[in-house]
Amino acid sequence: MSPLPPPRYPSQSFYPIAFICTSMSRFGSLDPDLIQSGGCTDIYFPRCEAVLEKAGVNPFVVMEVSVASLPLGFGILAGLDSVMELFDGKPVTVFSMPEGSIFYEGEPVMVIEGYYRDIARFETALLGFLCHASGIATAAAHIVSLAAGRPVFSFGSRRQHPAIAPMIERAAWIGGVAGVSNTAAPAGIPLAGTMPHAYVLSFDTPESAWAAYAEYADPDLPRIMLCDTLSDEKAEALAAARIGCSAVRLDTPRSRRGDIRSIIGEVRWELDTHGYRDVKIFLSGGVTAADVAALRDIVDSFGVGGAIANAPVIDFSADIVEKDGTPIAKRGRRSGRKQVWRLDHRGDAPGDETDQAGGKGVGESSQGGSQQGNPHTGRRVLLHTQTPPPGAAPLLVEQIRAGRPVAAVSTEESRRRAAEEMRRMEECRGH
Ligand code: PCP
Repeated sequence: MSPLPPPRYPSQSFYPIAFICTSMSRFGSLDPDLIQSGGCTDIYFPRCEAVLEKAGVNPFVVMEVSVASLPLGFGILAGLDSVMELFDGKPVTVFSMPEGSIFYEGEPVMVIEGYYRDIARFETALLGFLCHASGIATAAAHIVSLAAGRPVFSFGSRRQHPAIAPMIERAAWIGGVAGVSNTAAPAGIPLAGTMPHAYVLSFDTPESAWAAYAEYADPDLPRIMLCDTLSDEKAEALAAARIGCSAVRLDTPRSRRGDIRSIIGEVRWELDTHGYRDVKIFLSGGVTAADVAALRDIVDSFGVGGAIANAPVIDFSADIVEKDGTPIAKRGRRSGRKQVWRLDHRGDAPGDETDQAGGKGVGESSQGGSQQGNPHTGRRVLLHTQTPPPGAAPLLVEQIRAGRPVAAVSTEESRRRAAEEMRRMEECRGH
């Protein structure tokens, strides 16, 4: 990130406030144009914009997006695609970590510069995009990592409003799932699904349901039969295997589960004993990250719903760190425009160099929070005027210059980056 040049674009802080409407469109959703125009925002923004305008105040600011605390110790950045759309054509410049990047506590993941009245009302949508998508991508990456090579599928779009199903499935895909269930997922993401219990109950017997599926379902689809509808999982699994299937899906309700490990073990034993070693076991229904870690040795693949789709959001905030070229920040934040550097070596001991931003070097965030669980991230947060260590690579990259996109966001590239950075983090953790 180069030193800030004088702004070359005029402020457009003249959006009328009257356009903001509160009417909902269909299904409790809204017209995306309302987001684009700043009409989906917290009311204090337009109210204060009006006051700023009357007072003749409109500083040129640098704002940072960062998070002070991460329950898993890391996050995967997602939602940049929507941020690019949001600021397209608006008089702001945006630097960001590329989508799919791993980030840690206190690191700025995004820097936005412009006149404050051009930015203010977009903060709500900006943070909403990043908080939600990054939370889902992070949960997906965590669960995929715990699965240790067993495929994980995103089955949770039904846990959220359908209008955001494309966002959920895209974020889960960036996080590393092997496929997603919602048909409204962005093109190119593979769809996965088996059969609902209602389908099985539509037939006289589970056997006739499985036989019909084996005969009539698209030949390219794997023959995965749901085996817990009316009777014992091991009895149904054997019956499905006799009809012919590639896998049995166990979706046993929580209320009936008891010792699910024991149930899965029995199913595996009986399938093996009766000559169906090739029949895989697919587990779904309330599967948590802990379940994946505990059962990955006896389950071949997982369908995960709420544990991904309902993931806690990342609590990003957007804060001014510079006003009219002078460092300034609210209490609890560190002033000055910054850059995050990835070092090309791992020799530095955690915190062995204190930067001018007041933070430590590797292993401690710019906001003073310890990067718990990540003592060797190999990254440093420095003021943008500071010289980075030799060979260090800047992670905040220009995405939008004065309202014009200068970088492309590719879902596949974001997914590849997330996988690579998860691998790198796990190596550093010694996994
Ligand atoms: C649904 C789906 C998966 C569940 C949800 C994933 O099951 O088939 O098993 O979401 P979760 O991880 O949040 O539970 P059901 O709602 O039982 O639907 P069906 O009987 O149609 O399979």
